[in-house]
Amino acid sequence: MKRRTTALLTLTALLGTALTALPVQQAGAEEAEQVRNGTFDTTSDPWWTSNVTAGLSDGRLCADVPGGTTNRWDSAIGQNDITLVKGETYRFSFHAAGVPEGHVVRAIVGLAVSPYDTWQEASPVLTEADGSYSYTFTAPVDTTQGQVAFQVGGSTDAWRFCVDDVSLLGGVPPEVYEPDTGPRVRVNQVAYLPAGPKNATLVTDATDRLPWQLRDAKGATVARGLTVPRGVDASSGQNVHSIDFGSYRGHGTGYTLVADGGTSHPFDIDAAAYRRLRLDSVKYYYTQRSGIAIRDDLRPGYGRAAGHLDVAPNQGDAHVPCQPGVCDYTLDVTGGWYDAGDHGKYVVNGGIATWELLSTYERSLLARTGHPAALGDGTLALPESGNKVPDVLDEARWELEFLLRMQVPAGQPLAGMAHHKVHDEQWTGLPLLPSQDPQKRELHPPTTAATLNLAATAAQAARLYRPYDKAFAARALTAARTAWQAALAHPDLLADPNDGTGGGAYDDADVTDEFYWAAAELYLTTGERQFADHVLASPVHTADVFGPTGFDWGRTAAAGRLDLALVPSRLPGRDQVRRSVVRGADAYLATLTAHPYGMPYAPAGNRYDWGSSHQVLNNAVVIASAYDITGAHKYRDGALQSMDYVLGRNALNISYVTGYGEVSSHNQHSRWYAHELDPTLPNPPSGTLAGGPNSSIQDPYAQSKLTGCVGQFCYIDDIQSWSTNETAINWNAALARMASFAADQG
Ligand code: 9MR
Repeated sequence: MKRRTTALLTLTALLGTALTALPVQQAGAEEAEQVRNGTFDTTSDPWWTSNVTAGLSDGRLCADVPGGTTNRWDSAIGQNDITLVKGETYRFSFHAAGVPEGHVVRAIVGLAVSPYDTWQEASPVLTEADGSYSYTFTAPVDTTQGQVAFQVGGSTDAWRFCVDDVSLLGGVPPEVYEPDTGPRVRVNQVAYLPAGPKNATLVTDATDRLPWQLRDAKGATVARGLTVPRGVDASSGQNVHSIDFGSYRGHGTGYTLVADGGTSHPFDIDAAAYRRLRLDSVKYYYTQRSGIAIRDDLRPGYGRAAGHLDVAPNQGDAHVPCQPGVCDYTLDVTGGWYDAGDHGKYVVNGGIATWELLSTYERSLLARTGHPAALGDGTLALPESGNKVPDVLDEARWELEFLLRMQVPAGQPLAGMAHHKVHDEQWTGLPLLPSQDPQKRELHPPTTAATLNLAATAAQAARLYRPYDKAFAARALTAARTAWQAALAHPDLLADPNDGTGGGAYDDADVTDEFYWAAAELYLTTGERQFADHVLASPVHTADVFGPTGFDWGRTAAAGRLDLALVPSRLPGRDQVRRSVVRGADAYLATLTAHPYGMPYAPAGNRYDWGSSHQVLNNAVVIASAYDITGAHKYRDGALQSMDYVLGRNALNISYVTGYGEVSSHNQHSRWYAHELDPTLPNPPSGTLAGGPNSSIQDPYAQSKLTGCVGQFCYIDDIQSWSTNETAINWNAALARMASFAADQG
């Protein structure tokens, strides 16, 4: 399992003074204070300081903080050797002030030694008058190496920080986290299409049918009917009814749905929001770019310096060495997109993300309802807009060029393979702009999976860029062929599942699906027999590849199957391939029909996977593809209905897309959209998909709030929750593809 930690300065930890006589707390004991001398009456012992000038002042501890530091932990005050008991609940409280006002303190309780996990953190903005702060959390571990710290670095100007009455009280009653789920009538908070399906879910104790009314913006009832009781929904534990108001064919904005004394959030019946979402979901990628300054005129509020060029404090991506012992060359791996909220760049995930963006474009060329101009030149406000190349291709090329740079050069051992990933040597903390990352960057070993991701996407690129740039198309195809041969020669170089320090492991024990996908793309581009033979001989070709949890970076068979079904070719048995997609869609439709929240996702054991919101969308992509294949309206309607869940028709009553819907995710885990931690930074841009419910809640913050959660409830919109609330390039690609499909149906 990946570890995402929040690093403090090692120095900070070392500064802690060793102490005797710890107030050791027993599980289940009375309330017990864990902080020593939190009142600073006569001394500042045993508190340590780092890069501040501190002393007692009016019975408080005050610190003059120098300006010109980068990270919060560059200046700090703290106390080590704090004992915490797993499962015990603590109240962390203090008084604090800052002069001049408006500075932020990062107040944490965490591990004083590597990997510096934080179990509670908050970043209040201080005023000149003393403010009182209090937070309750449950310790996820037993430790005697805890730390309470106030990190005050990261300001350009000098300021003064004062703190008093610091307390960490153990044995307090746990605070039960109750998400605010708003009105009990759950709708797509963004928009239904005038000629599309319109469904909602009512949370109620009632077991009999109830009346509902659809109201327009003026409050006039424009449609009415009766709910359908659906019993207890396994994915949420709620007793629910469903509402079908699809017979209403008007359009406009500001509609609400009323039932059982509740009024839904407002929504549109109009396609305009999907046309916006199609653009925003793809515009997301420009702000994820590495190696280029983001222009504020193109993305107001999001301008930032280029990340990971060789400009201090970055160590840069232009001459990146391998991890020790892996290779003795360096590569220029500048460019590409940052994977997610971290600064890592991973070929496996870059591959599927690029494929899905390119497929969004390819569908627009091939599908009956496709509109290639919608993501054409000048649509996405990119630096390349106006170059007569469709903007979506310009954006995808930023990543493709990076993927090509990850290929081992000729003459080196494993030539033609692709390095699995490049990222920091250690995990970094939040917030941290890409241009401020001081860590050493390293190439990780080449893998078969990465090599096949490169082969698949470069082959796909070769056919799509040919009309615009023949030389690039040829270069991509050559790289794809070289990668394919290298993968055949090294079919089982697997990523190490434990290689998760400083970046995600993205390990994958089975690459038969990646071979199938790459062969499919190479065949569709070249029509060559060798690739058709591989496709037809692969056990993946006839397997059911449309399982309940959908396709993903590690399960890529569906990418190959969908393209074999949708992109014209002379593949023998292509009709059966197309039928297999329709069968997959039938299974997802059956799931959707049985689901009171109308989603094509019902994982085994109700265990929501990491990134579940994109898996819902990818299952919808299969249904949408069945519509493109058959023209049957039930598939179009099923695909559209799947959007309702993502946009608010769910147990939490939240839209998982930033800026879309009355209540939407906006605190996604990201080192540079870290508004929740630093008010001067932005939230993620409109059109950013959150990972969504994840039953395994791997991060300590989610564990402290959500332990015991049921399915849809395993989500929290907090920047600390990297396992439920990150943003990622592969997830947004699924959103782009479905938003584009929905816009095309308007
Ligand atoms: O999306 C990935 C998910 O499927 C994995 O289960 C998880 C653990 O390996 O990693 C997720 O990917 C993260 C990656 O490892 C690092 N960058 C952020 C990604 C999104 O959370």
